[in-house]
Amino acid sequence: MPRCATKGAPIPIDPGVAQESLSPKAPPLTTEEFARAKQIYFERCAGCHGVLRKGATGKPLTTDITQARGTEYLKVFINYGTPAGMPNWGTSGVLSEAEVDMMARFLQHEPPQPPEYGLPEMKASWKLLVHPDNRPTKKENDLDLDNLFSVTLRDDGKIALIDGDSKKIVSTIETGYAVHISRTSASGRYLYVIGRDARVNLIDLWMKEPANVAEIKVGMEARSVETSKYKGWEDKYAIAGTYWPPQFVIMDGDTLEPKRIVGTRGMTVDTQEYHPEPRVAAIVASHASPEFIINVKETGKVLLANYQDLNNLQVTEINAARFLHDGGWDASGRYFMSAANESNKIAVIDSKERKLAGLVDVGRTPHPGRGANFEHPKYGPVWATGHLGDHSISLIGTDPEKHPEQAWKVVETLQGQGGGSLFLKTHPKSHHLYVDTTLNPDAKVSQSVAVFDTRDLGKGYKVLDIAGMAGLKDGPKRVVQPEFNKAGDEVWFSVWNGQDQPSAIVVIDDKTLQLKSVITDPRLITPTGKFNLYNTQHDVY
Ligand code: DHE
Repeated sequence: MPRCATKGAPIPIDPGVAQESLSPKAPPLTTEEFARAKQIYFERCAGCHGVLRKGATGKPLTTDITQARGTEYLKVFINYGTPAGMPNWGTSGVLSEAEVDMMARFLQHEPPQPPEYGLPEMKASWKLLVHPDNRPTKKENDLDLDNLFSVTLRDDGKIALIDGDSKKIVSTIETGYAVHISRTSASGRYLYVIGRDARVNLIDLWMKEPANVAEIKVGMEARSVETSKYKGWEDKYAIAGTYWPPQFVIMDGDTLEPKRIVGTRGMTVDTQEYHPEPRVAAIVASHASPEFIINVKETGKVLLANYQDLNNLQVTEINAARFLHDGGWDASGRYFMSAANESNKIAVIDSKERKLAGLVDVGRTPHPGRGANFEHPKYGPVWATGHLGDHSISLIGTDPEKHPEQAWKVVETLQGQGGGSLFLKTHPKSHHLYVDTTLNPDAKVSQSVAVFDTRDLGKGYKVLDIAGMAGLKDGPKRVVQPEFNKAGDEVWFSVWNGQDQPSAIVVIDDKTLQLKSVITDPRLITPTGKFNLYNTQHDVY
């Protein structure tokens, strides 16, 4: 499957803000062609090749390379794609012959760079909608916050709050464009939501009707947000990482006022070459010290930013591997397991010793989400990741005290339904491991999930036809992201359809693996991520 086609969604940067940058050595391009090519590049190519074309999932396309290759050579690649993952933009009919030719010429000009985005821009976008003094002093609604789910309505620019017991939508709340993830504050009172357009929304869950109390745009493109969780610093700070510009910003936790911005441009971990666009991927809050742990994708480094003294900010830089993407905690909450997807490795960050504890070889292109923790019958505690690039599910030993032989090694590899897996999940109270295969090209596989019994992994997996249970008619009906309720006795799956098609959430009884409930509602437009507030607050997965 062409990986870029699925990983490189249109980036939300307005092409108009990136200035024309014609190079004399490149074949001619009119101003109109430049503008059109720039738009196509941002929509189709930048997600994989990077805004500045330094390469990420896709190959680098800097002018030293593209000018040496020339127009005819580049046209072949754009037309036919490659087995390595480049889509066949020409032969698939997405781009016309003239557009392929135009793109081949465009790539030989310097990449137009979007502007920087600093404190003045952030401050100008910042809205304190309800001042902390005017917010409730105690919870004013009777919602069971612990079992509330924040559900990403991806293409509707909203989240839905869904009550875990009644399975009813309590409300939908406006957030950023192509909204991505939600994170709960340490106290459980606040919900932080980030969109791909880098808009962060702060929702106060204590209000009679939970609503946005602050909002800020922290850049032009983003994916990650987190909140301080160290003892004594609960709810004090929030952090958001951006893809463009490549930086992160630490904000006040209850107002989102931006306090400190740190750029991530710098040298790569392996070849130690300068990278102008190292995007910020997953961020987690350490429980061992007042620090945020930040994955920097293209340099392959993990940063530990200590928020105790923002004026004298201490940032520890840990060498991991390229390209860092998502990850989560082991069961003890001490080790951050971080996927270096293009290196086929999991980097293990010890948040207590504040250093790299291991670099584990796994399957092709690991994509764990936050991963899954359970007790292996033979090897003790393990953390699991699925993969985009192959069938495998790697189980990594995470207990260096009682199981030192297995620590930071793959102790067992399971075979799942296929590649294209995005997320897997279990719960301390469950003995099931659920693995989605959302991006598998076979509809039967992308619409179902594999379930392993963690007490007897050797017996293979059962398949649950989740999309079939939803009873929807047409559409891709991709099944994505298992998420447990607070009690750990039911698991929710999104059945992700097109924007104009009905979608659903399917709830499975974890004990019996039988259908418990199907949530449908006209407001449930493109549901993807679901975040049970208690499990997110306490890093239960
Ligand atoms: Fe995500 C998490 C980036 C596409 C659903 N996604 C993340 C994280 C990153 C990321 C860096 C970790 C955030 C953190 O923990 O702080 N995602 C990206 C991309 O760059 C990518 C590949 C392409 C893009 O253009 O955005 C991408 N992601 C998607 C989707 O298409 C998904 C499936 C549907 C959607 O809603 O957009 C999707 N991403 C998610 C979800 C999580 C996530 C549900 C959180 C999982 C969790 O359990 O924590």
